[in-house]
Amino acid sequence: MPDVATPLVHAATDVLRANDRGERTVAAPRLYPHQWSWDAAFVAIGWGTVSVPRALDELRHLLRGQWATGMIPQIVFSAEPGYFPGPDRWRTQGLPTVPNDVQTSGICQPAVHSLAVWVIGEQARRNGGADAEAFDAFLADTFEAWFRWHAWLDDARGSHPSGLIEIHHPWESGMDNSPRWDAACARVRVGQMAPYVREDTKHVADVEQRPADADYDRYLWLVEQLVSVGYEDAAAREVIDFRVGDVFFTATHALSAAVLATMGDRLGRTAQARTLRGMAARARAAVAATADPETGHARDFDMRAEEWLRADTIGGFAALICGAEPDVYAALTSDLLGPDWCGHPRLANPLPPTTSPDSPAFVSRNYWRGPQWPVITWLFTWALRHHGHAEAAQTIATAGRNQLADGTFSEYYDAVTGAPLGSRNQSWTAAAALAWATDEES
Ligand code: 9WN
Repeated sequence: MPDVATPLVHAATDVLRANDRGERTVAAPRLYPHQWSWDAAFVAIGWGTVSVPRALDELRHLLRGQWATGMIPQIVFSAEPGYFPGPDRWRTQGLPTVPNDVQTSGICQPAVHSLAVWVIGEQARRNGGADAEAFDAFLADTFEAWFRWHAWLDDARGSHPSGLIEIHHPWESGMDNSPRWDAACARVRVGQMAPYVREDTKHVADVEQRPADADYDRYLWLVEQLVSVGYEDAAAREVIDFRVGDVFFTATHALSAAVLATMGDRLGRTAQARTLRGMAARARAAVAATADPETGHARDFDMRAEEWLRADTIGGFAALICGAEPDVYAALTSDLLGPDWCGHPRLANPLPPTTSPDSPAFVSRNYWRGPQWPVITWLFTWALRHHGHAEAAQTIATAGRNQLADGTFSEYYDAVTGAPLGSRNQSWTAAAALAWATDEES
């Protein structure tokens, strides 16, 4: 627990406690009643500041959903109703690679888990005693599982010559309706499928904050395509309409594989550590190679159309997550803090918007098309500090904490008005508040 338990820390802890279902935390109380993959990683970081054993339970629960391939699925379902698409739409049950006692979706999300293990490990080390012992036992038990996750990404999703990790669904990026995917989504040809009713739009004040119906048609159609090949990796690469090298995902894989390698060394798993460092180096090089010659910002690559995807989004700063050559890193940091991004005069808070306010695709209140997401802000502050840019990290973290002072712990915030949007009491937003309080101590 942070030494100075501020009202924000108390309130954030209350959010996690209210969303706690024992060994897992719902991503949000009504909108997302299950355990999401990358949410669980951030949420575990938040729990780690309150209780290291509880943080470790969160990750153990997520791993119950890990497939035999090594994939950690986007959703580990609970029995709670209210979310669409549920298990009956994903139809993963009974497949040979899927655990038979847990229901999961059939895609993945960004690989921030080993980063979470690292951050919780640092907290456990600071706490010492039983927490340090519990962490060491956890790492020894689960190292193999995290290793297999990265190995699967490297193998099943990292075979394209670009070296980028490929995704087969916008939900895999975690930034579902980002303008990053507009051109690739436009190429998805929606076919015949069973009708459906959205649940998400019933839980937000205004449907303009959520993806459009046309987006959902594509999302559901891509699920049909994956079902048609039984989620088999090689076949999926062939049939899927949406096959994109995701530079931000690649950066999270690089960062996580690198810190897992360090933990592997400490465990004496030197051969696996070496393999992980190789994966991290390949992924980092792939991210560097995407730099737009004009802006220096990272780009995604459409593997179907074989062309670069250009969109002015937060994805352009992917190299800040995984690291880059010092001059490149410094230039990107100054861009992020400068007048086109955090310092843009239209912004209510000097924080990274998910899409540039100068982009024609910018919508200040629509999901990943403009709003600021506290958890993404936190990730950038952690990475900036990790890569030696503590001052920039601090500047952004201070603004990030100010944004959360409204106490709603919203999923995202209108970039221009500063209004809270999406779900209230979102678990990973509370986790970001807790993580920031502890970052200042470490
Ligand atoms: C689909 C849970 C998840 C986040 C994603 C965010 C949103 C889901 C949805 O919520 O996506 O995965 O139904 O909209 O885009 O990043 O993990 O918080």
